[in-house]
Amino acid sequence: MGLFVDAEPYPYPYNGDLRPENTALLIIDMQTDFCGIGGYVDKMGYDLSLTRAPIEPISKVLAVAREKGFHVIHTREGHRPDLSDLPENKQWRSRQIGAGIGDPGPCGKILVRGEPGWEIIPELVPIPGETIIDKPGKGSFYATDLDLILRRKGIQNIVLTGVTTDVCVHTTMRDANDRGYECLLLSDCTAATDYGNYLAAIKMIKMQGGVFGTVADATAFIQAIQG
Ligand code: C5J
Repeated sequence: MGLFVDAEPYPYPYNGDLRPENTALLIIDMQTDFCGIGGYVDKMGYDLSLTRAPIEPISKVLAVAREKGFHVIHTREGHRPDLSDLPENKQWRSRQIGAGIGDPGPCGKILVRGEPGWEIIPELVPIPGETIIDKPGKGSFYATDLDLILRRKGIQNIVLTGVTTDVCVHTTMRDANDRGYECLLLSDCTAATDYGNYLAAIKMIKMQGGVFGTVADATAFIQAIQG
């Protein structure tokens, strides 16, 4: 029997073992720096309506996931206030595009832990009991304890949401897939700073029979877990 989400290129999860106990909803980098006015992405000059589009679908998925008792994990990209974990080339590149990481901006120092821009947006703020992972890079596993926490909780399935599809979400999904986690990306719960990149990132997941996992939308996931 089993429980499956209607997904492409294959129903999720591959083995039908979808339970709140073994499944985490992962919400990646839904911070003001990525989807708020005056944040990092805004300073770089990208269209905020793209990275804000997933807020409502994620809110709906989050509400049902909480109600059903799924594990919920939030990530935040950001650096220590002394910038000791900020690679020089990352800082240099961000300055080239006018949004220097660590430099002052309308939402405080850009991508720095503790600053207003680094906070998770109010619509998706974590509640007590939910895990928050602070990461210095794009992937959610690099230099964090995410893998240890997932294994301790007995999580096999990861449902990915958040921004940006082609950068932090893809890096995390690829790494999770290599580690043996069964991954689902919710297509309307993620966005990139470039729509073409978003479409390409979704397409890449679906190749080779689901090379990094499979793709559904918020409605399909909610329908599956609500029974
Ligand atoms: C980026 C992210 N794009 N969260 N970070 O720099 O995708």
